Amino acid sequence: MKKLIFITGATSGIGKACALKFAQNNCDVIITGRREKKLNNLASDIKNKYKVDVLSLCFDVRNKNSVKASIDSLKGKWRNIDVLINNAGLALGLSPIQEGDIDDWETMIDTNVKGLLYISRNIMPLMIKNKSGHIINIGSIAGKETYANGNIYCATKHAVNSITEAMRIDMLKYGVKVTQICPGAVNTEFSTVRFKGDKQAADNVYKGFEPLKPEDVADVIFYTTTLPKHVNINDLLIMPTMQANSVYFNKKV
Ligand code: NDP
Ligand code: 8X3
Repeated sequence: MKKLIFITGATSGIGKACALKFAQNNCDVIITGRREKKLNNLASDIKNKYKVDVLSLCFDVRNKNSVKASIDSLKGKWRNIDVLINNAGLALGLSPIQEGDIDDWETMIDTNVKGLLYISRNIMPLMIKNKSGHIINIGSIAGKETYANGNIYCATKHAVNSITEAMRIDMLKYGVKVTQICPGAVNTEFSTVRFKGDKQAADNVYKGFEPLKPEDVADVIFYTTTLPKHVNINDLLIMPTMQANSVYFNKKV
């Protein structure tokens, strides 16, 4: 049977790579994000290349009413979601707490923590009804360690770590798998967003070493969904070979 994958943050980076990877492997996909044009372009690309069914839902994960309305709007086969990839997220700024921007903190908490919860709250009952499903939360090395000036972003990813553990307990009796994928540095729009369009600051993050590509992370996510019913990857940390942890890099510059 063809699987159906629901992906948040599919307009860019890891989410987009996941949409392409799963579609390439004959899965139907529901792609979501705020940038409608990017969603539409991706939907056409996928349909043309892979001949699978694609549904685009344009909404902001921070808006609990839009999240509910979008998921409630799913009809028929689109409600049988096999895999939810909770990927939408962002970092904003890099400064000590005493100099931090409170609006940035709120955006990160609202997106990375509350947004993930709004999505999950609406999709988990569909999986429970089917007594099957797989929730994949995109955490981070920042959810395992706290690095200088990463404070609130790290806190949101630590929250994802904890929420993932809680979901695994809640879903245990329904046979729904819950996996956390925690990447190190991946070259996406992530740093451009963090540094608010400062391309040079963003490029510097990935200078002197080979970061992960979004496709590397998508390959690993896909792998976790191919295991037998009785096998689950609870938690997986994926790093560039040239990165040991959130601080130590083998940079050649
Ligand atoms: P990108 O910036 O390339 O992609 C982020 C995606 O999230 C976009 O599709 C964006 O879509 C979506 N998004 C952001 N805010 C919202 C919102 N309010 N509502 C709906 N969608 C939203 O970054 P990545 O691909 O790198 O990030 C994906 C995930 O991976 C994030 O959770 C990030 O924290 C995590 N991660 C990233 C790492 C990295 O080094 N890049 C490492 C570890 C984890 P749109 O703007 O269209 O809404
Ligand atoms: C993204 C990786 O190290 O920039 O979660 O926080 S890091």
